Amino acid sequence: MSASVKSNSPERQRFYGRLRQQHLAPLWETLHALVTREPSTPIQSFKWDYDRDLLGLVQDAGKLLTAQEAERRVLILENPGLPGQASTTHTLYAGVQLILPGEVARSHRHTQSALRFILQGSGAYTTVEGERIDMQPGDLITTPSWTWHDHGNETQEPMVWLDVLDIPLVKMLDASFAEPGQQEKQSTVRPLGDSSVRYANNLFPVDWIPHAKYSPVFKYPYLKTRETLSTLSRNGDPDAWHGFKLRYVNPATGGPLLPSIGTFIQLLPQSLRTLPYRSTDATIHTCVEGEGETRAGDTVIAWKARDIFVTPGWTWLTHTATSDAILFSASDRPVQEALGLWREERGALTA
Ligand code: 1HN
Repeated sequence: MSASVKSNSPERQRFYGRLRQQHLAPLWETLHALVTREPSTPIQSFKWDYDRDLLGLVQDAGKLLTAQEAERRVLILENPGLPGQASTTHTLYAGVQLILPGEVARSHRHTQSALRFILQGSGAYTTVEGERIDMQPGDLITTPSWTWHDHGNETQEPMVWLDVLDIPLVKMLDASFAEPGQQEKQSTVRPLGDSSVRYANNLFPVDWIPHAKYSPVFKYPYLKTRETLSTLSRNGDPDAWHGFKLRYVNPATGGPLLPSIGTFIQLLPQSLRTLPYRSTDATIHTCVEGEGETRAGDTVIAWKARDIFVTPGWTWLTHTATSDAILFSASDRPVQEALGLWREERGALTA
């Protein structure tokens, strides 16, 4: 109290005015807000309901403009705590993208890293660095920094997916570069599935040395993910805090697929209620199968397949599955780990 009374004194206000003119500011006025005892964030928990809202709205966008006009026809999932900032968390952007039968989303590349998690439709494609990647629901596809990518839909049905990119992080670092492709569609230089066979079969070409900061595997098919989760859940007990939770890995390093975005998948067996867990990474989730709810601090979010929700970092999370449920999630955990900032905490039984 005394601090604010003093800081309101006319002498101080006059002094602050002199400082502002010289592009200076008094640290003592903001120190407490800059260096907090614990994370303090504007990021809010929020859910976008797919069946009720997202699908209809993205379909309406499909009636209003073509993929060609839009370049990418995407609805940005803006965090209510960061309106107008194209941000779902402080570092990550998420969006829902629609590509209609016959459309092409033209080739380009940029320094932002991206992933797609397929929500609906079957058989459209993304071409990454000249390799066509077929898309099925639950597949995770990466388009790492500075890789050429275009999307196309030669099927009869609309295709919808979740995009996650490190746009806010790259913006903060002022490191955005982008370039349009020469052609609308890249010509394919490798057959379908080449990178998966070459790098995801526990075999590497003998002289191959990982040269990039990203996984050489561009597609993590749901068929394999599901098989792993099913096997784990048949053959052991769930972790009390995570259920059966896995991280997607770069086979060359054991690390994340993209240097800035960590990706995870977890199976929560029916009627499991996880113990409270928190970590410093704000997280974007989508439900792949089943139903349940997540309590994030005081907010309760009920979710079902294809709903997308965001939770702030350092907030106690408990998940309850009403049927066997699978959650995909993405966060900036690799960035925090690289900087030695990432923390987690496991809580005890809740009331
Ligand atoms: C982008 O390249 C895609 O390739 C989607 O599908 C969303 C948002 C901002 C910048 C680039 C895509 C994007 C994006």
